[in-house]
Amino acid sequence: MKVLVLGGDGFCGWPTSLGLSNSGYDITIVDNLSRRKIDIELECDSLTPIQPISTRLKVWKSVSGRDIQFVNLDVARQYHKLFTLIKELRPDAIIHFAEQRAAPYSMKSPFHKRYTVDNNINATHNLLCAIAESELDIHLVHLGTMGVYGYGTAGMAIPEGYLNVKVDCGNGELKDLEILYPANPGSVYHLTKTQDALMFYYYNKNDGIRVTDLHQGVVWGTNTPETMMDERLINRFDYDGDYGTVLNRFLMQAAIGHPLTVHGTGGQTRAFIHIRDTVKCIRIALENPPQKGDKVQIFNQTTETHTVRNLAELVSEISGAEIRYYRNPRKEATENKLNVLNERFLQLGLNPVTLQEGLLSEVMDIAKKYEYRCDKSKIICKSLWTKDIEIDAEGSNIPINQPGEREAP
Ligand code: NAD
Ligand code: USQ
Repeated sequence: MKVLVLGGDGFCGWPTSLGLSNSGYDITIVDNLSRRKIDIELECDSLTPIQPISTRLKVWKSVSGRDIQFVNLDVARQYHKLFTLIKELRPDAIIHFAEQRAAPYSMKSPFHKRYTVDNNINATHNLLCAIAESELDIHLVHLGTMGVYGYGTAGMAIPEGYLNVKVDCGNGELKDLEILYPANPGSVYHLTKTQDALMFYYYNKNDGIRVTDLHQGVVWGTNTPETMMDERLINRFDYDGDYGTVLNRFLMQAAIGHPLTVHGTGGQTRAFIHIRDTVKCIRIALENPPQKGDKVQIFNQTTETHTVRNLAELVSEISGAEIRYYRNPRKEATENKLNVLNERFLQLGLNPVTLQEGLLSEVMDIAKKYEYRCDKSKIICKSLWTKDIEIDAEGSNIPINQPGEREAP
């Protein structure tokens, strides 16, 4: 199967490209390397020493014997280059990872909010428009987020994309409707993903494009069997306050002796998935496309839920790390319950990787190995959701009116 991987140089896209290539898929990566440029802007690098894309591809060829093609293209801006590539390559499927994916980065300033909206919404729309214009029957697999749902419900488990409701028609009659689960974004980044969902809905209805939208939880871990085949294939490891995700950050903080940075009470419950399962899920999605005429297929791509506090306690137990509670730089519920359905992947054969001590230690070992590359001044989250929270000179998040105070657990 011929697959175009948009955003294939990134944290999820690179191991997915290698995993699929190793299984015999014919892979072409498209990436404008914007994530590497954001590293330069933030003056912070992946903890692991990622190689230039040309080195990555050369090494992959030498260890696997397989070619991966690369095209440097901005999906959000270079519409005709994208269209021509699709028309000439005639891929069976396109995997769309090519968006600005960090919630804190998207909230840093008006510039960052506007960049995230411009980039993500134009990228998704250009892609849909190009597939429609090409008149090719291409299966589009998009990486969405659990954050489109918000993180709470009326009490039931979050369904996979659609909600069955009864609507009062005004004359006492109740009508059954299936609707997209109501969007409830918690950041400008998450907002763009809720807009993506509407674009998929429209292009599926109007142009018959076959779409699978994968609402993924927070990804943790770094390596997959393929990225471990040579050190130069290593995946990126974001640890900074903008791009680092919570469990990888805690594991890295424990490894280098930094207190674990819990926001607020740590009562926020989130859904999680290991990077190896990300790769497996995407392969399952490719192998189980919707049929022509089917509505957008939505899977919850997540394997377990935990509170941030529980994760900190788990990491502290295995490492002895101190847990520290910071005023939350985000505007989010301090405590929430989260129950998520993920039956579709389980039915299709996913055997999930869960939070085993071995895998947690593997991430800590990587962090210890590359500790010398860590800039500790980048660890604390400094991107604030609203203007009424400030950060002190040590980088702790404190409210303007109560300097020095830390929120108790
Ligand atoms: P990443 O930033 O590491 O990778 C994204 C890649 O896309 C980068 O290589 C970047 O250069 C590229 N890109 C961005 N805009 C582009 C454009 N306009 N044209 C071409 N290339 C572009 O992010 P990731 O962690 O690999 O996430 C990939 C996708 O998965 C995102 O859409 C994200 O929303 C989703 N996701 C990620 C996580 C997570 O925890 N990492 C969780 C849920 C969903
Ligand atoms: N958090 C801490 N301490 C930290 C960092 C984060 O307590 O040091 C908390 C945050 O306040 C938040 C939770 O941990 O409550 C998760 O934060 P995160 O940065 O790990 O994840 P998030 O911002 O939600 O974004 C990540 C990915 C994004 C993806 C999303 C899936 O960057 O691309 O869409 O996870 S989900 O969370 O399910 O929406």
